[in-house]
Amino acid sequence: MRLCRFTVAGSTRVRVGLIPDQDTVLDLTPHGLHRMKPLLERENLLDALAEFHRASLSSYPLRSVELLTPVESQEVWAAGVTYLRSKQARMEESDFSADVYDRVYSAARPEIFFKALPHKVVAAGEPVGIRWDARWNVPEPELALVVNAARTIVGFTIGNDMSSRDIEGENALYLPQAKIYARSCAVGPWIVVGPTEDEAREWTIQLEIRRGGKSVFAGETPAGQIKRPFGELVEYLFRSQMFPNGAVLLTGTGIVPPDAFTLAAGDPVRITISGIGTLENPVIVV
Ligand code: DO4
Ligand code: MG
Repeated sequence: MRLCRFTVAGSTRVRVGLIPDQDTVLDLTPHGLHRMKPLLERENLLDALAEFHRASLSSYPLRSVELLTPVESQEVWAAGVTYLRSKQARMEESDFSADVYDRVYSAARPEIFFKALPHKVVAAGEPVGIRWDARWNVPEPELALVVNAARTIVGFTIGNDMSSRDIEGENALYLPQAKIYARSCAVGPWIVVGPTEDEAREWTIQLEIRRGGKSVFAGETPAGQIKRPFGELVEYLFRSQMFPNGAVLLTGTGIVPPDAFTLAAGDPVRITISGIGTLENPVIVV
C-alpha cells in the first residue's frame, strides 16, 4: 500500500491519497482525512488502509494528479557514513578530517544531522539545487524511514541528500553548509506502508544521472549493505528529542559517483528503490 499527498487539476487543495495499484489514486480527503499525520499515528495503519481500499472512494488516474512530497509536517534528519562506500569516499575527499569518518563508521553512536524543515522539502519533479559557491556537487540517493511520534517506523520513501563535496571535504565543520541549503532535500514520491525492515534490506537502490539525453553516471547498491539496524538509528534520533509530528530519517548513501564527476544545471537525477518507486528531479543552481 502506498500513501501520498496530491492535488488535482484546477484546485490547490491538498488531498491525502491511497495508491492501491499502478494506475489509481483513491482520495481519502472526503472521509475527513485532510492530513496524513493522524493516519501515520494509528497503531493499526495497515488494517485502516485495507478498510479504505474496500470502501467506495472517489478515484483519479495516477498520471493525472500532481504528487506533492509526502513530507507533510515532519522535520527531515539524515544519518551519515552508514555504508562503507560513503566512509571511503569521504576519507578520500577530506584533507585533514578523514579520521572522523573512520571513527564514526565504527562508533556506537551514529552520525545524525538535521537536513530540512518540511516546507523546504522538494517533491518528485521539482528542481533540486546545487550551490553557486560549490564546484563539486553530488546527489545522495537514500532509503528514508517515515517514523511517527511514537517512534514507530510506519513506512519507507526515497530521499535525496544533495551534498557539496568540496565544501564538506575542506573542513568537516562546514557540513551544514554542504548539506543544508535551498532545495538540498528531495523526498518522494510516496510512502510505502507494510514492508518489514528485513524486506526493505532486500531492496536495491539505483542512481542514474543524465546529461544531453545520455547517461553520465549510473550506480547501485543493495540497501542491505547499510551497517546499522534501522531501529538503532531511530533510537538515537529520538534521544533527548521529541517529534510531535514524527520525523523522516534518511539512512545514508551507499552510492558515490567517481571523484571527477559533478552535477550540472539541467541534469535529471533519477533515484529508484526497488520496493518503492522512482524519485526524479532536475538540477538548478541556487
Ligand atoms: O558525514 C557526512 C555526511 C554523510 C552522509 O550524508 C552519508 O553518508 O550519506
Ligand atoms: Mg547522505
